[in-house]
Amino acid sequence: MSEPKPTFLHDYRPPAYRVTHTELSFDLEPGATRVKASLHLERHPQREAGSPLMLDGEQLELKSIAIDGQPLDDDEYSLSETGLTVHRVPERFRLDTEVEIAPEENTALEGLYLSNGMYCTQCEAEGFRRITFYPDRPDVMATFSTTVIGDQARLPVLLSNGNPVERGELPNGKHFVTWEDPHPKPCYLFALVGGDLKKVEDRFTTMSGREVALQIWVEEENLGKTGHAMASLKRAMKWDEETYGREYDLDLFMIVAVNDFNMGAMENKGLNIFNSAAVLTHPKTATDVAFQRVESIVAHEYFHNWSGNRVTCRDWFQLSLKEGFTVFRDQCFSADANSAPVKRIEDASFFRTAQFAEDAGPTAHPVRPDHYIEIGNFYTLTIYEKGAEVVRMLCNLVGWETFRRGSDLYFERFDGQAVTIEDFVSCMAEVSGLDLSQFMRWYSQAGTPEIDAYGEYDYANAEYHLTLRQRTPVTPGQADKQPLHIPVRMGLVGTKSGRDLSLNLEGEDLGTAAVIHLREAEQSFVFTDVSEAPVPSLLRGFSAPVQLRFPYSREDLAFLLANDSDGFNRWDAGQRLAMLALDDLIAAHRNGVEKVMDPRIVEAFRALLERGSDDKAVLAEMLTLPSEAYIAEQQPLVDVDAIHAARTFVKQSLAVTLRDEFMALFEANRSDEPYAPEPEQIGARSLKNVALSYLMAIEDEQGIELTQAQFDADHNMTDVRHALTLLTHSSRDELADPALRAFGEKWAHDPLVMDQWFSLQVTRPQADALDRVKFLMAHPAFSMKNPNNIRALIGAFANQNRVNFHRADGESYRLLADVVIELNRLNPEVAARLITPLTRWQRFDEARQGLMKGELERIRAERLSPNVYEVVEKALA
Ligand code: 0A1
Ligand code: ZN
Repeated sequence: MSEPKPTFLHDYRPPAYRVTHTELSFDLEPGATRVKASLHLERHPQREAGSPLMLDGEQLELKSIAIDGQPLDDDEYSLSETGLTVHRVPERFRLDTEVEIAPEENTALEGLYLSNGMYCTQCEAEGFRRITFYPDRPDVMATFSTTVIGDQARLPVLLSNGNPVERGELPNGKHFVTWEDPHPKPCYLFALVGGDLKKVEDRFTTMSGREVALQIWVEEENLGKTGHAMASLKRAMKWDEETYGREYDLDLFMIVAVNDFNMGAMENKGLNIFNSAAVLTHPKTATDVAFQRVESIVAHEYFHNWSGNRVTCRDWFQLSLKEGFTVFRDQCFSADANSAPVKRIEDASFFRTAQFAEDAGPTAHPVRPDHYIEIGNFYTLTIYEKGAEVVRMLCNLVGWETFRRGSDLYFERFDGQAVTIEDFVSCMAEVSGLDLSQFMRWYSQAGTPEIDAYGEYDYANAEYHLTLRQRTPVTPGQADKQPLHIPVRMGLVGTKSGRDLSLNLEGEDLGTAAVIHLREAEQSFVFTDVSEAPVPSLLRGFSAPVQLRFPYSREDLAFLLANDSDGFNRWDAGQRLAMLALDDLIAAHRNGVEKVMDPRIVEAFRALLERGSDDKAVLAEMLTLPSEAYIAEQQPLVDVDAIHAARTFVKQSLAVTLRDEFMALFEANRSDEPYAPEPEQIGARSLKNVALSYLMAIEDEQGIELTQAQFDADHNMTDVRHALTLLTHSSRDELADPALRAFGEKWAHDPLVMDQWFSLQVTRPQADALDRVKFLMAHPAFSMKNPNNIRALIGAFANQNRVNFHRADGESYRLLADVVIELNRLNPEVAARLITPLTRWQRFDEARQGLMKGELERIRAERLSPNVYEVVEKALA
C-alpha cells in the first residue's frame, strides 16, 4: 500500500459540480446489494467550465454508467481504488450508475452493513463512498429520494430519511418503500435501515402546532427498554424550542437501535441510528450513569438537526463547528434536567483527565486541525469536548442573551448551507460588538494552556494583587504559541467572614463574582477596598479549559472546601487538597518510606460528612478521590504502582477513621422506593454507594454483608453493579466468584449487561486481570466484530486498569497490540482508537517506554489501514 497522503485545510476549493437532487434505489441482499443512483448535477458557478467529474467510491463494483440516458464508453471514464472520473461532462446533466456491494462482508461498519441480520448504514464522515459513486463531501447538499427493496419476510421494515411516500409489493416475495427527504443534505447524513424491527410510537406537538410522529425501532425483545429514550427525546425537543427557538422540521422522527456500531449514535436526517448501548435502558439492566448517558446522547443527536444538519460543515476541518456547539447544547440540557453543579463537575473532571492527556500526547491537535490523513481519527475529545468548552467561553464572554441572538443569526443566515467556524464566531462578534480575533486562536492552537497565578494581600492599602501568567506548551508541529484570550471567573473569599468580598478592579465595581480577561502572556490585576485578607477562588465553574496553578496551602484549600460559594470550586478545592496528600504519599511509596496520612485531610473529610449537603450528588463527588488517571495526569513521570498504592492508602485511612460516619451515610441514603432515574434518587444512590466503597476499601465485615445484601436484593442495576464491582475488586475471591457466576448466567442473553460484566472483571486490581481478559475473549458473548465488546473488555482493561495494563513484563501491551493488529483488518476506525494508551509512552519509565514502543513498532510493520497508520506514525514520530 502506498503511504497515505494528508488532506490540508488550505487546499479547500468548492466542488467542481454540485448535486441538486439524488435518487437512490437499493435492492438489499447480504452478499450482493444493487445500488442504483441518479445524480442531478450542475457545474459549480465558482469553478471553471470543462472540469472532469470526479466522484468518490471505494469497494464498489460498477455495473453500468450513463449520462442523460447515454451509456458511457470505456474510454469516457476511468476507475481507481478511490473513485471514478468522467473526463468530459455537460454543464448540467443526469448521471446514472449501478453498483454492487456486499454488506455481509463489511466489518468496518462504515457504509452499508449487516448487524444481527439487520441492514443499516453509517456514512459520517466518508462512508457514503462505500455505497455509491458520489462527491462525498459535506458542502454538496442535495434533496434525496430513496427506494429500498427487500425481502418482505426477513425485512418487513425498510426505512430511510424524510417521509415515506410510496410502498408496494414486488415479485419474489419482495416489497419496497420510497422515502423523500425535502431538506437538502450532505450525503454523510444519509441513512437506510432494513430489518425485522418493532416500534414504539409517541407524538410531539411543536411550538407552532405541528404534529410530529416519534418512533423508536428495536428488536422485539427490547421493546420494554425504550421509555427513557422516548421521554428524553420529548424533553430535548421542548428544550430546544424554549432555549434556542428551534423547532423540528419533518413530520416524522425515527431512532433505530443497532448492536454493532462504531460510536455512540448518528444524527442522520429524520432517522437517527443509535448504538443500542446509547438508547436502551431498563432499571434492571442499566445504571444511573447509563440512563444519563442515554438522555444526553438522544438530546445530542436531536440537537444536531439544527446544529449540523440544517446548517452543516463546509469541510471536515470544521467538524467542531457542529460537534463543539452540539456538545455545549447537550451539556446545558443535561445540566437543566439534573443537578447542574454535578454535571459541570463530571464534565470538567473527565475533561481534565482525558482531554488534557490527549492535548499533551503525540496526537494533540487544534479544535480545528489544519491537516489529517484519516478524518475518522478526528472524532476526538479535542474536537468534541474542547470545542464545547470554547463555545461555552464564547457564551460566557458575550452573555447568554447575546449568545442566543448570535445563534438565531447563525441559523437564519446560514440555513441550508455548509459553513465554517469563522461564520459562527462572526455572528457572535456581530451581535456583541466584541473583537473576537484573539479568541480565534482557541481554534488553531493545540495544547492545554497553563496559568500560573500568584496573589498577595496588601494590608496597609487594603489591596489584593493578582498576577496571572499564561503559557501553552509546544505540541507536535506547533512550536510557537501565542497568548490566548482566557476568561477567568473568580471571587475573593474573605478569611474572616467566609464570604465573597466585593471586587473593585481599576475603579470598577464588579460585584462579588467576576470574569477577568487574561489576554497577555502576563497580566496583573489590582483589587482595591479589600476589607479582609482573602483566599482567591479562581477559574470558577472551570471557566476556561486550562490548567491553573496557585500556591494554595492546605489550610487555604480546607477553607475553600468549606466556604467557597461556587460549588464547582468547593469540589475542586477538595480535589487539590487530596492531590497534595497524594503527592506526598506517592513520593513516600517510591522512596520506600512509611506512609503517613495527613490528619488535615481526614478532618476536612470529617467536616464534609458532618456538614452534609442539600445536593447529595455534589457531596458524593466531593467524597470521591481523584481517579488514578487524573493523578497520573498531574505527575511528571507516571508510576502506576505508587499511584495505586497512595490512593488506596488515602481511601483506607479515611475509611478507618471515619468508618462510623460512612456507615451512617450509607444507612441514611438507602431506600426501597421503586427505581426512577431522577436527580434526587440518583444523588442518594451515589452517596450511599460512595460510602459503601469506603467500607469495602477496608473490607469491613459489616460493609461486606451490606454489599452482598445489596447484590442479592437485585433492586436496580446501579446498586447491583456497584456491589458486584466492590466484591470483584476486593481481595476475597470467595465472595467475588459466586456472585460473578450468578450474574453471568442470569444475563447471558443480554449483550449490554454482559458488556458490564466484562468491564467490571477486567478492571480489578488483582494480578490475574490480564489472564481474565484472555479468558473472557474466548467467552461466547464476546466477538471481535462487535465494537461494544471490544470497548467493554479490551478498552476498559487498557484504559481503566492502570496497574495491570502497565505490568512491568509488557504482556498487556503485547495483548493490546495483537488485538490492534487483528482489528486493523476488521475495523480500522475502532482499531485506531484502541491504540491510544500505547501512544502515551513518553509518560512512563524507560523500561516501559521501550516495551510500549516495541509494540507500536510491531504494529507499524503490518500492512496498515490509513487510520492505524496515522496514529502509529504520530506516536513514533
Ligand atoms: N456525528 C456523530 C458521531 C459519529 C461519527 C462517526 C460515526 O461513524 C464513524 C458515527 C457517529 C455524533 O456526534 O454523535
Ligand atoms: Zn455530534
